[in-house]
Formats: sequence, structure tokens, C-alpha cells
Amino acid sequence: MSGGVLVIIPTYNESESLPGVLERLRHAVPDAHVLVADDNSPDGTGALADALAAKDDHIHVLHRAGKEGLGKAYLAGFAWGLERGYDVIVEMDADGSHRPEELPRLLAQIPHADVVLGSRWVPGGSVVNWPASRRVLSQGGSLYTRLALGIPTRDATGGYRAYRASALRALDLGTVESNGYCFQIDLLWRALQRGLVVREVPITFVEREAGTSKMSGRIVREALLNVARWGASYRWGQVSGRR
Ligand SMILES: Nc1nc2c(ncn2[C@@H]2O[C@H](COP(=O)(O)OP(=O)(O)OP(=O)(O)O)[C@@H](O)[C@H]2O)c(=O)[nH]1
Ligand SMILES: [Mg+2]
Repeated sequence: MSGGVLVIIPTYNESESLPGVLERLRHAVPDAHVLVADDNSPDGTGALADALAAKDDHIHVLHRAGKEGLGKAYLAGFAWGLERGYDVIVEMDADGSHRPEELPRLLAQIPHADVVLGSRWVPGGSVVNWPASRRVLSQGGSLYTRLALGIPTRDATGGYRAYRASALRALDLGTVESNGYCFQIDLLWRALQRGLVVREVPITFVEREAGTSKMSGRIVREALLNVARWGASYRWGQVSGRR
């Protein structure tokens, strides 16, 4: 494979949602290849993905030994895609929250940007079926991140994104350790610090209809602490004259 788009879908117990999302994605962007990165889901998502891949040469499966978190699954997927020479690598959830039908709008911005963010919190963006508590957490998290890091991005934690391969190569992925929402913030912060062009495109984010959430207090705490640390270290660099 040389060139083209690879969509990475990390999965942990998504057997109910994955087939529908794959079907919609194959229909919405027929040329794109898909890599399901499964962490040995107990519900058999990996075997299900294998069965779908056997019937479709655009679907690939990366089997990982066990649950290591979203960030690690994406890093393994990025390495897989970069080795194979894809030009554009996309992040997409398996639970239907990221509508495959909106991917062409994200990809349309790739000629103008290194990183394209699907954004819930720019004009035109929205969230469907979210309780007020999730909305507050997400908007509050993005506001906190903007203030702590001094960045203009409205939706810093979203996980519907398209990266040019060259952008991923510039991000020193070998040193990324964050995992949950923080993984998304980490990659955005790295991109902005390196002067890459980041664009936000409005999306309609739809709450999952099936399966269970992998959100946890630990994931939120990881993000709060790391963002505070990165912001402080950046500002320290500024005041101490190293930046
Ligand atoms: N491979 C892998 N995928 C994961 C892991 N944790 C979450 N995912 C996947 O990452 C995507 C996002 O996880 P979600 O549980 O939907 O997280 P969320 O969108 O914040 O929360 P809800 O949609 O409310 O459940 C989904 O496709 C999950 O299956 C993990 O440890 N390993
Ligand atoms: Mg979700």
C-alpha cells in the first residue's frame, strides 16, 4: 500500500457497534482503508473484525494482547499505518459517536492543514443525547485546557481527527505516555508547539447507543494533572528565558 487514507478504530468490547460503523464507513469513504485495533476484547470484537476483514480487503485488524488503553492502541495503529505508507491517518471511535458520514468533510481540510479536528464546540458543532453532566465535563475540560496551555482550540479532547502522515512523524510519538482523553490533548499540544497547522471542523457527536463506556475518574484525573504540568512547564520555559 502506498498513499491513501487509513482510519484507525480502537475497540474494547464493541461487538454491538462495530459492524454498523464499518459498514457506514465503507459506504461513506469507499477508498479508505480501516484498521481495527482490538485489545483482545472479551466479547469477541476481535474475531468479529477478523470475519469482516476476510470479506473485505480494505479492512485490517491489529490484535493486541490485552487492554492497555486508547492511547497505546492508537500508537500501535499509527505505527502500523506509517510503516505501510498511508498519507492520511484518521482516529475514529467504534461506538457510532463519530459519524462516518462526516469524514469527507474532515478529509476535505487535509490539503489546508496538518491536523484536522472534528469539533463539538465550534459554531455548527453539536452533541446529541448527552446528559448535562457529560456536556459540562467536556466543555469544562476544553476550557481548562485552553486556559492552562494558552491555546485557541475549542475542542481539545475530541477523538475524531485526521492527521497527515508527515504531522504524525513530527510528533515524537515514541515519547507519548498519556492514554485517555489526555492522549488527544497531548497530540494536539505537540502539534501546536511544533507550529503545525491545526483546523477545527464542526461535527455532530452522537452518544453511544450500545455497549458500555470506558470513561473513568482515572482518565479525567490523568488529563487534569498532565495539562497542568504541561502548562506550568511551558510557562516556566517562557519566564526562565528558555523559550
Ligand atoms: N483498543 C482499545 N480501545 C479502547 C480502549 N478504551 C476505549 N477504547 C475504544 O476507544 C473508543 C472510545 O471509547 P469510549 O468508551 O466510547 O469513550 P467515550 O466516548 O469517552 O465514552 P462513551 O462514549 O460515553 O462510552 C471506543 O471505540 C472504545 O472501544 C482500550 O483500552 N483499548
Ligand atoms: Mg464513546
